[in-house]
Amino acid sequence: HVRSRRQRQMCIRDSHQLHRGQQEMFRGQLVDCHEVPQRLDHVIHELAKRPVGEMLKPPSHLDLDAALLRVHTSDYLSFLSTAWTEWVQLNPDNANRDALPSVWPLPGRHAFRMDKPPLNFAAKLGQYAFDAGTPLMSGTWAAAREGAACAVAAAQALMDGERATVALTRPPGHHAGAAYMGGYCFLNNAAIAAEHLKAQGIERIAILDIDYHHGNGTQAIFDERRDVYTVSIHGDPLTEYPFFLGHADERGSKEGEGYNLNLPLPRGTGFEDWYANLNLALQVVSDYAPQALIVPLGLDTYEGDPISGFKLKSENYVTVGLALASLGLPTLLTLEGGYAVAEFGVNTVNVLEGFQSCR
Ligand code: SP5
Ligand code: ZN
Repeated sequence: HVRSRRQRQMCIRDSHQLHRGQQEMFRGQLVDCHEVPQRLDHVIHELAKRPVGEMLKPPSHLDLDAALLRVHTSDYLSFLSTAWTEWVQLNPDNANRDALPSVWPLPGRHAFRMDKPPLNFAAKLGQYAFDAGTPLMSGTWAAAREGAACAVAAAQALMDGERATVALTRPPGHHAGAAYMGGYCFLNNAAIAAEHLKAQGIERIAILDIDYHHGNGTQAIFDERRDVYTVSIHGDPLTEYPFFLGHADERGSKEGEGYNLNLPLPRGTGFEDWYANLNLALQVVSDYAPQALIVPLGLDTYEGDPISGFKLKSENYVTVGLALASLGLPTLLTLEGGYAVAEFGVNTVNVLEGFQSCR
C-alpha cells in the first residue's frame, strides 16, 4: 500500500523528440500534424520558469516489457516494434514518408475474415490502427516506449510516497487500446501506470480523463473491470472525435458494469458547465474511494485549441489543478492532447501549480 505522502510533485520526462510525424489524413487531405514535438518543449520551458518538482528521467532498470504486456497484446507490441522496418521494406522510398493506413477490415462486421491475419504490411497497419491520422515514423516506437517508461516510473514514485507525479508523455496514450493505435496514440500510458500500481498491490484505482476527446482506449481496456473505475469528460461523440465510443449509456460490462462513467458535453461548452461536470466526476471518484487517482490530462479543452470545441481559458487550469488535488489522493498525471502549441506549456503548468497550491 501507498506509504506516507510527501507534499511534492515529480515530473518525469521522455525522449519524445524521436517521434515527429509529418502529416495526418483529414477529410481527404494530408494536413500538417497537430501533435508536434514543440508541444512538450513548451511544457519543459515553462517548468524551467515555474518549477513544480524534480525533473527526472525514467530509470533504465525498469522491466518495461512486462509493464507493456499488462495492457497491450504481444502481437500488437511486436507489430509496433517492427513496423518501421516493414514499412520501409514495402518500398525503399517509404524511408521519407510516415506510415499511415489506407485499408481497414472493420472488425465486428460480418464477412471480413479476422482469423487470417494478413502478411502484407499495409494491411497490417489497417488491422492495428483505427484512423489515418496517426503517423508512425522511424522514432515512434522508441519515443512511445520511453513515454510508457515515464508512466511506469511515475507510478513507482507514487508507490514510494510521492503525493503527485507527472509523466510528461509524448506521444499521448488515451486513444490506444490493447491492440490498436489511433488518435496520435500508440501505448496507453495511463493504463500502463494503472496496471503497474495494481501489480504493486494497489486494489482500487480511478482514472479521470479530462482531455477534450473521449478516452476510448482506456475505457475499452478496463471495460469489464471494477478495480479500475474509468471516468471521462469530453466532447459529445455524436459530433466529436473519436465518434464511435464515449456515450453516456456506456457504463461498463460484466464485472465492470457500473464502473465506467462518460460525461459527454456539447461542442462550445464553457468553463462553468465543464467545471460542474468535473465536480460531479470528482464526487463519483471520491465515492468509489480509490487508493490512487490517474488523470490523463489533455489541454485541448482550451478555447484556442485548433481542433477542439470547448472554451476553457488559461487561468481556469489553475482551478482545475486545485480541484484535482482536493481529493487528497496519490495522483499521477499523464500528458495527452492540447494543440494550441504556444499556450500548451502555460496551460499544463497552470494545472500543476493549481494542484500544488492545495494544502
Ligand atoms: C490525444 C488526442 O487529443 N488525440 C486527438 C486526435 C484527433 N484526431 C482527429 C483530428 C481532426 C483534425 N482536424 C483538423 C482540422 C483542421 N482545420
Ligand atoms: Zn484530445
